[in-house]
Amino acid sequence: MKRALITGITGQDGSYLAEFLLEKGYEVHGIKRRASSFNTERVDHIYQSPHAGSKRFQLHYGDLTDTSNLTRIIQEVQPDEVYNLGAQSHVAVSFESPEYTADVDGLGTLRLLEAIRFLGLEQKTRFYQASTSELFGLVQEIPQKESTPFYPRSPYACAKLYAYWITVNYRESYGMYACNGILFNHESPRRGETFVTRKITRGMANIAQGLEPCLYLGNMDALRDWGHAKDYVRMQWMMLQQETADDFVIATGQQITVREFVKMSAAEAGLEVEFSGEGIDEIATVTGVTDHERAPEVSVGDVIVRVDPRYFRPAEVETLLGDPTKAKDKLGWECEITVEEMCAEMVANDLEQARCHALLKLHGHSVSFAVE
Ligand code: NDP
Ligand code: GDR
Repeated sequence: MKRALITGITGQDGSYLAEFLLEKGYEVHGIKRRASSFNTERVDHIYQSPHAGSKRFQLHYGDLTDTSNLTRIIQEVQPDEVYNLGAQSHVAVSFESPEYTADVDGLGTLRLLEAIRFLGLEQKTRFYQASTSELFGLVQEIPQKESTPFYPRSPYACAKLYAYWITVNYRESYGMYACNGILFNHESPRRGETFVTRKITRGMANIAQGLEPCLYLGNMDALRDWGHAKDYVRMQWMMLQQETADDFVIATGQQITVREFVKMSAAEAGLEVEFSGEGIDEIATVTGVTDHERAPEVSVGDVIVRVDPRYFRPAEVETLLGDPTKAKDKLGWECEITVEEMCAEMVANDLEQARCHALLKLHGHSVSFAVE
């Protein structure tokens, strides 16, 4: 039985990857952070109680800033594969906490690689690094592929640039099987609520159910190449099954704006919207309610999206579009889920939650939820 260790197992990708590897027959170990309340919601459905005697899924307390902790876990687990998905992964937050982001996302990667080497596991343990399309930042070429020059535009991207190169360096210096997946944005119903797609699908669902009047967004012109996390974690595993380690761009090859994603999500929530105004005065107004069951609380003429400059970034990545040809040709990877299908799944999931909240409210319970 192969043994995998996943950092960031409590995150979006970590949870899908854990499911995927368990289905493949792996023993899966994950690193979770200590928090003041439970933070394992995304993996609770696959958690197996140690009292039941199963060891196929195990969580260890740890942190990417803690060298001795990482070294001990790797020594105990003796993994065949390490997937480094843990990160302070929010680009906007990285401008607020640049040093912490560099420590976790940059040095955290070095700590793992060095622990593998220090423990003499460099010929046994294969290493996957969660690299990112944010490396391309101020794009030098459209679409972006493996040979496109990097130009990071945030503390997050700068930290990930270090992580990218230290992964390449350990491969070249010590013959380690270490790869970078340069993944473009990927989303799902498990996406964190403050990333723009989930913020939009959740916002549309809450508005449709009368829980929130309006959604506030930043740059709606931003163009992204959005895929589904399930397709992307399959590729993370595929990258570690090759004869030689290599780096791959993973993307759909299609891009849309944030504004188009709003329209798509609104339609899934039973609403037609029209955008008007420019810059910080841009708004989206409801022009039709196509599904009164989904959107019982919305009327034509309601303004449901406005711009809040708080969400603008000090330096923005305006456009990202990936070319996944190498992954298709060398690994036979194909993206199976379209952005429309993904959006429909996300809105359906968020509508379900919004309906529960609306029902509680209807019966006199106070309902509160975080919005950022
Ligand atoms: P998430 O933000 O959903 O998950 C991040 C994970 O990292 C969480 O489990 C989080 O723990 C954990 N983490 C954060 N800080 C630390 C730390 N100091 N020590 C240990 N673990 C920590 O990210 P995604 O699942 O979306 O992304 C996975 C990886 O892929 C990240 O590295 C991200 O930067 C990268 N990436 C993501 C893309 C995307 O579009 N989703 C695209 C390209 C790259 P907790 O749950 O406790 O917060
Ligand atoms: P990104 O994702 O920065 O691409 O990083 P995010 O969803 O945060 O932003 C995408 C684009 O939408 C614009 N935007 C907003 N973003 C947020 N979060 N909130 C808003 O209200 C809002 N309004 C407009 C942003 O300015 C941006 O242009 C994600 C993360 O998962 C990274 O970890 C990963 O490396 C990259 O994708 C690829």
